[in-house]
Amino acid sequence: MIYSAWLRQLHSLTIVIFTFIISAQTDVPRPRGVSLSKASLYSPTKDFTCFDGTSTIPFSYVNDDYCDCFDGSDEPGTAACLNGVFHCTNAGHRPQNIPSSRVNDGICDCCDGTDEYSTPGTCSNICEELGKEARAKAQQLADLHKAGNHIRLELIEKGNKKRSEMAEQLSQLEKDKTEAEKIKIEKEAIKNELEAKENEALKVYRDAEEKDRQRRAELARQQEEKEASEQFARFDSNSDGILTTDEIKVVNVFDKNKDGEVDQDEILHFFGDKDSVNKEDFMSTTWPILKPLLMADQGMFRPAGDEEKGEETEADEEEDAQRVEDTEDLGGDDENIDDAPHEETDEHDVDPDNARTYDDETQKLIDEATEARRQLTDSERTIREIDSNIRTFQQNLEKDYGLQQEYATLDGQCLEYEDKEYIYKLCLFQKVTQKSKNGGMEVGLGDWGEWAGEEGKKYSVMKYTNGIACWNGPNRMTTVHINCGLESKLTSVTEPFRCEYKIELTTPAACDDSNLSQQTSHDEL
Ligand code: MAN
Repeated sequence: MIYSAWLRQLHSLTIVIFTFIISAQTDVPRPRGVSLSKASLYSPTKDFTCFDGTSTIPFSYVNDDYCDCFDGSDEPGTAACLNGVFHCTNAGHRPQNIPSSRVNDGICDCCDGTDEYSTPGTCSNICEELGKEARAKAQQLADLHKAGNHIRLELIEKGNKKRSEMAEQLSQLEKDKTEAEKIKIEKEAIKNELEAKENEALKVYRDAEEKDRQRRAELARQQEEKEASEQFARFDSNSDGILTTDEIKVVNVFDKNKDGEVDQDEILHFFGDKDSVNKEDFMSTTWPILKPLLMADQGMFRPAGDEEKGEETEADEEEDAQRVEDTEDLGGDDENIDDAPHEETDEHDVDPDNARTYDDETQKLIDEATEARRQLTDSERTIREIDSNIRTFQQNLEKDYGLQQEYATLDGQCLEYEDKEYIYKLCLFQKVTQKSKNGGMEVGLGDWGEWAGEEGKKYSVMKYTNGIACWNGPNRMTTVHINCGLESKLTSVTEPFRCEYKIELTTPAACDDSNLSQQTSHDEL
């Protein structure tokens, strides 16, 4: 213990002497590895308090190659603490902080070589050289920003103009919409008025049509009744008004299964649970089942698509059926069905809404109402178009085009980039797409989302989200990293993670000389 304490004191003494040799080179004396800004925290006349406040130690323990502070702050110039920080001044270039574990490890980390002080001569001071290079580069960058800034100022001017024009156009569209809505109301009133007149005129036709329909229905009913009644009379051989099982047993048509006799099942089929039917029962129960059989027997069922029958109506068919029945089934009882009143094939038979002709006055009213309907539809379409334009303008006005609208004129501009496999297209503030050079569909890599640069640099990264879903994965998305350049162009497109794309874009909108001077002035001496 005693020996180690003595050793430590001796060690400290050497280090302190060494420290002051080093600090003599700068204006402010400070222990090795300490930056100018932290120099005041290391006062040789006071005890040293670790930065984390956990302990206070004699100043001689600073840089004594023994780690006393948890945060490593007592050993900025040695590798004793794992978490220590060594500061190299790098006069002539940029100062640097390195992990103190790299001190005296045989590798030159600082361009002034101060991190390898235990073996003088290992590292030469190349700061002047590096500094010169860095300054030349910085100058180039500054020149670029300066040149680009002129274009940026123009973009700002144009952007502001575009925005105010959009605002004007939007308010004009809103006025247009009010006007278009007024017109629509007028057109609607005119349409209602003319449609009322049209309806009134058409009512005459509709009423006539309805009457006609009823007349035809009544005729068909009478025809049916006549037919049924004739058949009843034909089967009721003793004409007593009752059709008995004996009477139908001799009529072939009741032999449904064509086995040569009318059996009990067949009687049950035609009579229900009765032994006989009167004319009324026959009409309601027997006739509806019997009629199709009669017709089938006589080949009266018309196969689908039979051309010959053409446009005959159901009533016509029934009349035809009756005619054949009358002439064939009843064997020469030549009742001339053609004498029966036939339907006139006038305009009322035709589909009412189609090829019908109207009297001139009605036709005129229809034409006027049709024109009014067309005008109303037109006015409604105009409103829809205005609405859609309003939405577009509103969406654009809501877009963040940068603090000074420097990005506004870039909205909608499309830039392309080709690599070996794909052609990428970025339409700024709209979308990103990818198209394989071997053909195939464009794949959406994201739609305009938001600015996503880190704090203080919000406008350096754009995010396009919600692209086409990745196979078994999330939707594709793209980040656009923006740097100053004299023209807007894409300088690289990569896919660092599957379906996550990274585009590098240069544009004068990102050139800002005031920004640049702020960035460079952060370097600490
Ligand atoms: C396509 C392209 C690629 C993407 C794969 C994912 O081939 O969009 O960029 O990585 O799909 O399946």
